[in-house]
Amino acid sequence: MTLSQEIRTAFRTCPFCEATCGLEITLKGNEILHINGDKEDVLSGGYCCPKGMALGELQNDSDRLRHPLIKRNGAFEEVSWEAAYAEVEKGLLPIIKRGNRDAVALFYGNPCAHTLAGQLYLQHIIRALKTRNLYSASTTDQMPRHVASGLMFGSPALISIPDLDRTQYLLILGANPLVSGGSMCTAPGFPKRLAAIRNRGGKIVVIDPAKTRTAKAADEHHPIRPGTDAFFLLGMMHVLFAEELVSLKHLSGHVQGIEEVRGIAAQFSPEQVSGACGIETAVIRRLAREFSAAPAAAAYGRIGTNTVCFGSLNAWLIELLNILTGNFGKAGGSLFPQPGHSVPFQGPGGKGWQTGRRRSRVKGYPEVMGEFPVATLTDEIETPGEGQIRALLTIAGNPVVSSPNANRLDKALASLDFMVSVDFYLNETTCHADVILPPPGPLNTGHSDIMLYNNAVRNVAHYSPPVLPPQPGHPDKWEIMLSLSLIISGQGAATDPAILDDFIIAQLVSSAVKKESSTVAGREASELLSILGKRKGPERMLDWMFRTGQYGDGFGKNPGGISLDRLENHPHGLDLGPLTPAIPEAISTPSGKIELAPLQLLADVQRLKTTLRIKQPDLVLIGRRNIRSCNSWLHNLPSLLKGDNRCTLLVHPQDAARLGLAQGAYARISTGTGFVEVPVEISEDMLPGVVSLPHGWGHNAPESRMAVAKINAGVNSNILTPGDVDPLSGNAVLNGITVKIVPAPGRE
Ligand SMILES: Nc1nc2c(c(=O)[nH]1)N[C@H]1C(S)=C(S)[C@@H](COP(=O)(O)OP(=O)(O)OC[C@H]3O[C@@H](n4cnc5c(=O)[nH]c(N)nc54)[C@H](O)[C@@H]3O)O[C@H]1N2
Ligand SMILES: Nc1nc2c(c(=O)[nH]1)N[C@H]1C(S)=C(S)[C@@H](COP(=O)(O)OP(=O)(O)OC[C@H]3O[C@@H](n4cnc5c(=O)[nH]c(N)nc54)[C@H](O)[C@@H]3O)O[C@H]1N2
Ligand code: SF4
Ligand SMILES: [Mo]
Repeated sequence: MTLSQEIRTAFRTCPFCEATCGLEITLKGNEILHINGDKEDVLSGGYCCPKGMALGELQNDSDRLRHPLIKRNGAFEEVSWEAAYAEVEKGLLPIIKRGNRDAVALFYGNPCAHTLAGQLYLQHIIRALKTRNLYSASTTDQMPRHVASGLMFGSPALISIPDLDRTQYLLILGANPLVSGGSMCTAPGFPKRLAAIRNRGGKIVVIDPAKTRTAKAADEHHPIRPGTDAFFLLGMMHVLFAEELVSLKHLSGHVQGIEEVRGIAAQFSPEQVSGACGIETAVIRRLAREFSAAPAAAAYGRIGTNTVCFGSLNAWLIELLNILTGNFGKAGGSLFPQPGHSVPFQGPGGKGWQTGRRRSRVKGYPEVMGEFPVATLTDEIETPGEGQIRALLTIAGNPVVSSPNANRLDKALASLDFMVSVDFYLNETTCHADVILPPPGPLNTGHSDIMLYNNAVRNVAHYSPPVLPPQPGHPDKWEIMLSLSLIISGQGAATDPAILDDFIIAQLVSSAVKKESSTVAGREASELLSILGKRKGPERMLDWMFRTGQYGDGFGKNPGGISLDRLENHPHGLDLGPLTPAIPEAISTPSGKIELAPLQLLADVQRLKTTLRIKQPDLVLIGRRNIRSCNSWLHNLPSLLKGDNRCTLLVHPQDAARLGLAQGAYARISTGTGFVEVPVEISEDMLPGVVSLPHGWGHNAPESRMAVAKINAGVNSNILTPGDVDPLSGNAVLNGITVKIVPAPGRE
């Protein structure tokens, strides 16, 4: 038997969702035989879902692009990397040189948070572009949480995480972790962790318009009218103040603004909010009492509370619930992780944080974390004038499917002068590109989910080396990113990205040795660089981050500390223990205190108030996820597409009867922006008046090359979403959309 035919096992973190499960991949040489959960993984302990098991299908998918494509006379041709980069240079530079940097926009998508290149090298493209037109999937996702954190804690990056493994009371709002794997709460094996809460005598309560898998596994489920969580949460807060259940405990002395919050809560009694949110007053009262009485409680909200018209208010109120009951910064409550690559919190106080340093040209939306809402990308492409977008770079994103008012965006992309996509599929978005640059296969590169470990329920460190050798001549993801930055900054497509990479790390090291707070203060930069020198790219960057982080070996200062060598010897990861309280050290507001009542949020409560008495729409649309999907892009893998059509409209029997909709028959759903027709699935799980359609479908672009996905294309739910935003965060409203539904004319 030759070496290349030997059976071998590789351990690898799954790159698909935020759960970061450890996978055990069995190979014969370089042929993938099967994939299971890695039982010894420190965080996932063997848990794995059908998507993780299908990673080999993505690696081997013949539709996955292996070579760059250039569009010539309307048709795509495979070309060399040199030719593709030259084409990018030829297309982008004249637009940049015309003098307006804003004419080139960037959209980056969700997988950027799941790849090393996205986490570590994307920033160099952003810096080179110097455009105001920066967009990402964050404004269809979690931006409200960043806003709440920025305003309350002084940093948008400080995300508090429910301490699942120690809590005794978990209040889940608008999340379905048993299907999604958990989001902004990296906790692989969510089903087991939730079951453990109940087994130790704790309680789980779910607030969701749909009776989801998570709702069914909970002690209680309370269906809520979409978009009204802020009312429900204010009702709970009202009870906390009215019944003197507010108890800051260890947080007293570290907060300010409690009187303002009391004043706001006083205006929203359970009686006042119950009609709007659809949850009975007695339930609101009881839940407030239970939450405050629990030995350790955590309130956790996700997509269903973020992608609605009051997303930022919801995020703020959920943090407030944790804080006012003394559950914030406490074991079993809600905590800030400090994973393996982190540096210690710098102590209370800081510069604070703001939004709106500039405004979008057409609609005047404030910038948030340097970005404008993706919901206004189309406006900025369509509207003539100085600063109009004429070229677009997309990286790991499929905005034509993921972003609101999809038909209009689709048309707008077709009108651009030039478009480049870094993506390994020719799909609904990338079919508009003039050049497509495919990253290597998922198993051809190294992996570490440092960004997601910032949201993990335990502090961990993990690194997975490439499982398969690189495809000859194919640049790595970080090299593609650096080549693009070199092109954009005018240094030429032919410049070796390795030179820029050396420069970047040299700069990091030389500034760290001069910084007093660094573990390498006063060291020789050249010595550290030579120690790091056996690696390049993201691996060298990771080694640097781990070694200078709070658990790092400090380049010999702390023997036994973390380095990439050490992580390579621990293929199942390193467990660094449970989350620890970090109040006040983590708080970086100028006052050094948690700001309970930021002015922008108080002002937005007035906007909320104006909606208290308006008549609820007759029918609203929400979204859902499925265990075999990952947003829009895993539908080309046969094992994930098989089975019944999942792109259906869930409708409560009462609604089906009054609308004349039959099981399996097609319904036409329409809004002001378009309509789609899908089969109906009648379900008691829906709240009457609320229907549900998953996003991520509609794989019928004629030019796309996803043969399996096209078999069961489904419809794009974002054809229906108008592109309204939560004004504070710019996050798109994707749930609670007013719709009209009729039996689809002429369709069986
Ligand atoms: N109606 C509605 N819309 C939604 C949502 C919803 O709940 N309802 N959810 C929103 C959320 S939470 C999100 S995060 C967004 C996601 O929005 P997007 O990120 O725009 O969409 P994805 O479907 O994740 O598409 C990812 C793209 O990246 C490519 N890709 C995958 N891996 C890599 C890689 O390693 N490198 C590169 N270069 N490309 C790669 C895939 O081929 C695909 O084209 O969708 C949002 N849209
Ligand atoms: N299998 C799978 N896993 C995924 C993904 C996927 O597409 N498929 N996508 C990944 C991504 S990018 C993300 S961001 C995460 C998201 O992870 P989750 O936040 O867990 O996402 P969902 O499963 O969409 O759950 C959102 C829930 O909110 C409910 N909801 C809708 N409107 C409201 C409302 O107004 N109030 C309340 N209280 N609830 C409401 C919906 O019924 C739904 O059950 O999942 C990730 N994991
Ligand atoms: S739960 Fe998420 S991380 Fe785990 S195997 Fe499934 S897709 Fe991968
Ligand atoms: Mo997301």
